[in-house]
Amino acid sequence: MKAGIVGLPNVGKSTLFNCLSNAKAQSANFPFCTIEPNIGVVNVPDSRLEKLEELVNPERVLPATVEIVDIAGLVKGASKGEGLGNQFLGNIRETDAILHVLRCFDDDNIVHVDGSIDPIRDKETIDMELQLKDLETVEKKLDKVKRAAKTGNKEAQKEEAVLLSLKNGLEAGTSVRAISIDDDSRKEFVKPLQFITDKPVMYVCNVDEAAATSGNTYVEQVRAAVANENAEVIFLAVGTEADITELDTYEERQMFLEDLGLSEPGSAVLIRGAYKLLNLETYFTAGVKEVRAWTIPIGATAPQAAGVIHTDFEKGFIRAEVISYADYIHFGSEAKVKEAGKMRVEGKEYIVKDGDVMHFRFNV
Ligand SMILES: Nc1nc2c(ncn2[C@@H]2O[C@H](COP(=O)(O)OP(=O)(O)OP(=O)(O)O)[C@@H](O)[C@H]2O)c(=O)[nH]1
Ligand SMILES: [Mg+2]
Repeated sequence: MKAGIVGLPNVGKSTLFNCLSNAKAQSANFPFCTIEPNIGVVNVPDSRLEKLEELVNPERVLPATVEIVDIAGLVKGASKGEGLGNQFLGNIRETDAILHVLRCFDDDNIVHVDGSIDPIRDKETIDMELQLKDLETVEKKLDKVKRAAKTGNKEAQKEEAVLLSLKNGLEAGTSVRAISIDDDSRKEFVKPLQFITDKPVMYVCNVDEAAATSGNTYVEQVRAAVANENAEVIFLAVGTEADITELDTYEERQMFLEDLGLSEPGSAVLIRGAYKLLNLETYFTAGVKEVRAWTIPIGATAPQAAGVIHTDFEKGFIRAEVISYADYIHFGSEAKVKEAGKMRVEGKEYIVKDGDVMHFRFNV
């Protein structure tokens, strides 16, 4: 699963990428610093892993990860090839969720491509480019479907109607995710087209250091502007957090964070938010060799969860032995959980719950 970072040029996208990932992207004070996309794998911070580590004392601990893609800045006309153009929109289409970075800090030394600080205007600029790109997709598809619809093909007529409502919505400046279409049609006709504005979005307000703990009026404006979008809004002092990332030791970084009034980096909050946005959750395996977080889509069954470890586990699935995270912590070890009769044996239909500690029985 991937999340893509979008925004105007020079708003701090690559700086954010650098806070999140160990892969280093070039960031500099000029628009279009990024040309080729930067891709990084990011650990998902999870305090439950630390608790399990204390109890189990394993040789190693492996957290869950998500992939983050940092692309070039978009400008007005990007959908028509303006700026660095269409190729970047292709990179976004391949992602599963969008982190939309909005500049919410004043600093005369950092160039703003549109000359002033106005996150709402910036958001609309980006939204419009993404919507225009999706409109292109709709129109192409509509051309094909129209012909089939004319011949009386019922399915094509249904699809044509859906495409027309997408077209009308997009032309009126509505993102695909907000256009009202029934669930079945969405699944059948909308999902396969991978619309950029259909992906879940989180707005990331890049604030200055003074606003690191409580935000600022720009953030409030953003919140108000997207109130009916059912989207997450978070704020983060991206530049400051990038400086903290540069510090050598954990202690130094903690001290810096405490000075700012933060108990953990905003980037940790952001990654957990992105994980949720991607509709993902975590189950654990806990043994002396390793304690590990595994990523599954919310609603996955036990065999599907087993398949994340190995396809053989899914094919040959017999049963799962499951301990809820709360029971594991309460009783303190697998043996004690068993003694207390709190270990469950679950079959193929079991829907895995976030935090379950699992063993799989299978044969191949
Ligand atoms: N004052 C301040 N400067 C920042 C902040 N975040 C980023 N910058 C600076 O803004 C400039 C642009 O940052 P980048 O991360 O390269 O911006 P970008 O969005 O990736 O830009 P493009 O790749 O050109 O689209 C750099 O000089 C950063 O150091 C911030 O929170 N505060
Ligand atoms: Mg960049």
